[in-house]
Amino acid sequence: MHEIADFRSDTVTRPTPEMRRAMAEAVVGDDVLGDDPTVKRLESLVAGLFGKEAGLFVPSGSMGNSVAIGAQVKPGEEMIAEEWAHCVNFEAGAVGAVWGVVVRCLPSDRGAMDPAQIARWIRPGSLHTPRTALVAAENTHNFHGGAVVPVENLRALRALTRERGVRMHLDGARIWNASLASGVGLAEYGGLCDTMSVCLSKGLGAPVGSVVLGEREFVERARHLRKRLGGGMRQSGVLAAAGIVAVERMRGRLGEDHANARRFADGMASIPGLHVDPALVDTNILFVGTDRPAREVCERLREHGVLVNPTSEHACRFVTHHDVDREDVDHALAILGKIVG
Ligand code: TLP
Repeated sequence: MHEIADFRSDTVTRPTPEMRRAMAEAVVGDDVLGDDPTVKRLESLVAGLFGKEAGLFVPSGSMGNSVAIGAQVKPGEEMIAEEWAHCVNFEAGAVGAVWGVVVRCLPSDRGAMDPAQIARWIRPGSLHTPRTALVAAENTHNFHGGAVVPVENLRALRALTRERGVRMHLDGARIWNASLASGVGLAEYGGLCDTMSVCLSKGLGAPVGSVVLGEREFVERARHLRKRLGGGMRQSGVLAAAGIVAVERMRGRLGEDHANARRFADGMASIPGLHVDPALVDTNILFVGTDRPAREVCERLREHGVLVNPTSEHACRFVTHHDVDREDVDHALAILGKIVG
């Protein structure tokens, strides 16, 4: 158990001692000049895992999505995304503000968009209408409670986008969790999209960074846009070194986070005043309805060393990760039992 149990996000993890050692010992160079061997090693390691031609190390998941979108959609063209997609809702409006992209958001069944509905919205472009250039999916889907998007759905979207000549991007910030929970391999997910962005600093626990993946030519365009955004980094091998440890050593333990999230949900389901369906907890994220105002519940939890954020007036999000354990979950459940209802 930890003094402070921080369930606000899996982004809060601190680098492990092994990561810190790798960072201290990393061989580095100027990556903008193409000279950092550790960054190159990380990029080819991750590209290899997903069966992609090339990878690009970027400072954040937001920049990963941003350069991927910017590299595939021209100003005034359209992308189709799920209505709660992170890249549309939580990245400071970059798609519009930075790239001038028109966004069409469609509803989904826990992150799984309806291919027939998308098919109706894909437009070739005309005198009046924007051309649809990209469909963006997200797996796991953060704001649908870490839901794993069924692989059949991704296959259907892939077939549709191929047939209609539209590119497909996957925000795979938590694809590691999706793969572990579904048993679908990373390379299979990689084969179901043109481009993807995967995060090292969520469940895998690296301090910083994401990798954008796709064909070599796409990655070179993304590299140019990364520079445009000020994301060209110099001796970034110190960060990539932690990323390599994250990818090689931390994937296997994500099941603990999923088990802790499920334990949380099972415990909460028997606390009056809380609303959660344990059957809908696929991975490490759970949204919980509260009869009492969520802000109040979060404040009371904080007084007992449990950190959680409200996501609306009557809901909070709990996220499990490397730096919280089963005892933290049980402690939080005991406090919740006292303060709600
Ligand atoms: N998500 C963060 C917040 O921004 C909400 C979190 O705490 O979950 N894609 C997905 C699906 C994400 O959940 C996030 C981060 C990102 C992209 C962006 O990653 P960063 O924070 O590295 O820019």
